[in-house]
Amino acid sequence: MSDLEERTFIAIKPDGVQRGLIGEVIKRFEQKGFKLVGMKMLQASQELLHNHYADLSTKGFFPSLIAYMSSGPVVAMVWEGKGVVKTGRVMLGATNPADSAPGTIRGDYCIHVGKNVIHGSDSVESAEQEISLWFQPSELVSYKSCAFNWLYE
Ligand code: IDP
Ligand code: MG
Repeated sequence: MSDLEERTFIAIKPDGVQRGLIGEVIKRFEQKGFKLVGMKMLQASQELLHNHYADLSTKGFFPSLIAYMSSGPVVAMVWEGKGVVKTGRVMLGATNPADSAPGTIRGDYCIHVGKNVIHGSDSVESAEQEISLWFQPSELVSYKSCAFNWLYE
């Protein structure tokens, strides 16, 4: 996989969906120059969320995190492009919105760590793992077979 094909898993959490931020999040990633290669709206199962947040299962806030993520539909997406994992995290802002810079998604749209609007993979390895957890390979598109050349390729 070339560095242009790096992928990250981004999810708009239930509060982001309820507050009408789906378009805003997509707009930011799209206009930055990243490619959307997969997207679906779903009510995440308990099993999926326990797998997704397995590394946080010993934390005191884990039950409330699972309840929060189960409180409504989420929009799961895979975005592709050079440096998309790291840049995606920068675009999200710090985990706690109190520390998220203005101009970031969390910095602009939330105030509480327990309702922080959006998820983004924190490393290339966790991105691969999360993408395979949330998506079947057949649900992701490749632009390689397109008749046009992507802007950055
Ligand atoms: P991240 O989402 O920025 O990667 P993580 O540490 O992986 O942050 O935590 C996952 C999610 O768990 C956070 O986005 C947030 O929704 C929730 N969370 C993290 N820390 C706390 C906390 O101290 N209280 C409540 N919820 C938290
Ligand atoms: Mg995390």
